[in-house]
Amino acid sequence: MNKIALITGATSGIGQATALKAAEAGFDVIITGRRNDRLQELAESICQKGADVLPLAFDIRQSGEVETAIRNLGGKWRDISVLVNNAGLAVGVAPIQEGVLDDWERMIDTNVKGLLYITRAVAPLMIARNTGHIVNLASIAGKEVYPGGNVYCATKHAVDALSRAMRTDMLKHHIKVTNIAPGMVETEFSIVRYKGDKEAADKVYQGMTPLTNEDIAETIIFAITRPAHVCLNDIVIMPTAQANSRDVDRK
Ligand code: NDP
Ligand code: 8X3
Repeated sequence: MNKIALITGATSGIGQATALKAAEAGFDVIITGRRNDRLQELAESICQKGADVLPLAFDIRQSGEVETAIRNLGGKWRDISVLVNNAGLAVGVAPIQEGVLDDWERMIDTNVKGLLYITRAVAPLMIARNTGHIVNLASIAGKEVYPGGNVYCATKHAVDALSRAMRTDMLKHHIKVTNIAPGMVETEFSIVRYKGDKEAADKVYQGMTPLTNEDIAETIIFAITRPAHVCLNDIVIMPTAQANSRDVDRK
């Protein structure tokens, strides 16, 4: 029987590519996100690859919606082997003294609280089977800070800390925890950060070659297909043209 991977934020970018590559790698997949039309489209593509797929539309910031979605899983779908905590976003680049409270709340509620809600709901299913793998999408923003990054960086530092905390809590249950910290990946990320301003979003990647969603998806698939005794704890993955959050080689 195929293993099951649950991927949050599968309607776009890294999550979408990970869902497709997981299906190619022999997983059946639960795909989640708020945009149901995109989930249905992706489900069709996954079916065409011969994998079973379960689309679940919910807002990860709503603890009740998250709990209900996981509680209502039936049959084999409860046997989740891999949870990819990918849903997340940056909103705005204002300095703290000019910060927009709604932007802060969206980032904290999604990147930290949402990740916690779904992990709290799924981890007991893994613990009951004494096996599992949690992959958390942190960021280079979880290792460093940069101008305009403030609250986004704080949320990703929190994810980095939670990866280490989960590894401790899950140790005796044989559940692996992998923290993934990418640099610049061209997805809808910057369009969301700049609130739909495509020109500002494009500028982020001007004159350099960023990572693609597929680069990160391949890394995740590599991590989740290691032998049972091997856990990749922490992976920092950058474009060759990016040394750290501030140093980018642009032509
Ligand atoms: P995208 O904007 O392309 O995808 C983000 C995904 O998160 C979407 O599927 C979106 O689905 C989902 N999401 C956002 N808010 C919610 C919510 N409230 N409830 C449910 N799902 C939600 O960005 P990326 O693919 O680039 O980002 C994926 C992860 O990778 C994020 O955690 C991001 O911080 C991290 N990351 C990204 C980097 C980059 O440069 N792109 C670098 C390092 C880390 P929907 O809108 O349908 O709900
Ligand atoms: C996204 C990468 O450098 O914009 O996490 O923070 S960065």
